[in-house]
Amino acid sequence: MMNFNDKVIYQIYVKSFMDSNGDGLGDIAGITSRLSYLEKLGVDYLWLTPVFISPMNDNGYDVADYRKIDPSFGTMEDLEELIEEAKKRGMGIMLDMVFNHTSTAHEWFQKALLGDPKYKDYYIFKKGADGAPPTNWESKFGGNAWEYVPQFDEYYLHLFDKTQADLNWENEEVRKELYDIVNFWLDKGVSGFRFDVVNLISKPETYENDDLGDGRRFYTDGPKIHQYLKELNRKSFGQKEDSLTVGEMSSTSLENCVRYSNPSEKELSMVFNFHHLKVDYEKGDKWSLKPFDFQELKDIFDHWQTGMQEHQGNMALFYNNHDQPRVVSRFGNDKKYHKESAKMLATSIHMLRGIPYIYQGEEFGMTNAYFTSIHEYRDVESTNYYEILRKEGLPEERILEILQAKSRDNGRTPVLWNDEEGRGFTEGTPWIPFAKGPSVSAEKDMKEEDSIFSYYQKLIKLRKSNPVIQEGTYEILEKDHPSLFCYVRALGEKKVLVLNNFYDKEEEFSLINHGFPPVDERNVRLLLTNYNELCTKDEKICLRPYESVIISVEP
Ligand code: TEU
Repeated sequence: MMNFNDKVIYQIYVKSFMDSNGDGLGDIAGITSRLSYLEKLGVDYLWLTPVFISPMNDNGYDVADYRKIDPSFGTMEDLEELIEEAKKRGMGIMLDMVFNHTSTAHEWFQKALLGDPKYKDYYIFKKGADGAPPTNWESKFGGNAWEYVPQFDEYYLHLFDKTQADLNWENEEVRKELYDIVNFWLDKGVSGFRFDVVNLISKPETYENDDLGDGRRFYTDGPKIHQYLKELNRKSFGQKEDSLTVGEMSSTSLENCVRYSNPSEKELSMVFNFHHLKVDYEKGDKWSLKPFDFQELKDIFDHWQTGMQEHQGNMALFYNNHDQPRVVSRFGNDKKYHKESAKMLATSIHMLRGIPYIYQGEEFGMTNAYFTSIHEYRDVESTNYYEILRKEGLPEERILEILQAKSRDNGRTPVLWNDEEGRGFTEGTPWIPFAKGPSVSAEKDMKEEDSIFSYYQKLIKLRKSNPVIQEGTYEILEKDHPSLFCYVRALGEKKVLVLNNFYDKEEEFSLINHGFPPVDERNVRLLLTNYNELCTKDEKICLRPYESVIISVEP
């Protein structure tokens, strides 16, 4: 398998990226129209969230036909043109494969509902227990994970929405269907794949109640998961040396992620995990409010960086995606230090060991949505939890405050290309309101000399030109410092020192105390900072509010 350490990936949430036909929905032709912008940024791959036929109950993560493009996103010709045009600019297209479940509108499920035994066995149907669902497992979107089907007096499993029925991977025919789908897209010239919640596909042999939790311990990183991924690899993308794959791993473990991503295991190129994005959950509960725990964030990064390094696993590096609030509003300061904190947060992950992902709009500092009414939200998870929290008796005001911080729609508002009426996104009415936060736009940002966009360009160039950042070892410094996240990457005698101040109070970092020569020596070079110039005091580097400093030390 190839190594992708010099690559940077850009995620496109298609519905909100660029609308080419004025219907208020982003589409594939819209992406093609923005390719020169992406080329300018310098990214290598574009990961598109699902563009397949779907009833859109979960914005395309409920697939009804894996081989056809949903008309709201365009046509097969549009996708072929995108693949072609991206290729001309040196970029590959990655598709999002949702193989844990299909939409209940999928032909397979429809046939299952008619009682066809072949297709019933494509899904997980079980008898209830004493008039109740087969187990007490909870759906990730709230409520029980089983839906009753009267004509069978049985329930089917749905770990997500009730219109997303879990597939039965135990069934060899199901697996074969899915591998064929991957091969279909490979033949179209697709360069890689993201596999949605792929560590949930292997279910346990027996289905039992979970007295300790919501059931996830029974099906997460399940019994046959490695066997299935090896088979998927062997029978599809593994036959193409240069295809890039990333698995979305929900509530996973380091040990499993090493196996998923170590090249010798022949499973996937890299993995996403989410532990670092739960540091603002109160006791693991997403629907709570808590300032993020900086020490915990660092401890998690450190645990995964050292563990994956030790066992040659490969990490996807990211803070933002279409399921997460915007990081500049979450761990940064999107008002007083908007630019500084956007750049610092980018630095903090782009210099780590792994493969960085940029989520649309992040490269010019898009913020949370700041919606003030439930009517502005579109996401099924948000609207479900709004009802659940209301039933629990939480006051409306409090619920809206929680949604403002936690809703997935924070990451799903349309890209703010410019300051005109449709924000350069649409000539119609956008399917979801624009973000109401601080006024930012790609055009406005790019006009400024110290733009966030140009800083991302520099981070990308740095990774591409510097083998220490691609291949070097990682080690944390000042592990328990209350505001600094500092680490050193090393390759042979060459070192890259990365210093990040996560708060608005000035801090100092002593080079000598950490065995580095002072900055005035010839072999110590500033690679990048998000301030105008380096600030030093004797041999110390001062780190102003949200400052990042990247220094190279050569023998
Ligand atoms: O996400 C999986 C997932 O675990 C999150 O949606 C998670 O449940 C949520 O953030 C918890 O608050 C993937 C996709 O990225 C997501 O958009 C889909 O909704 C989901 O799978 C189902 O396909």
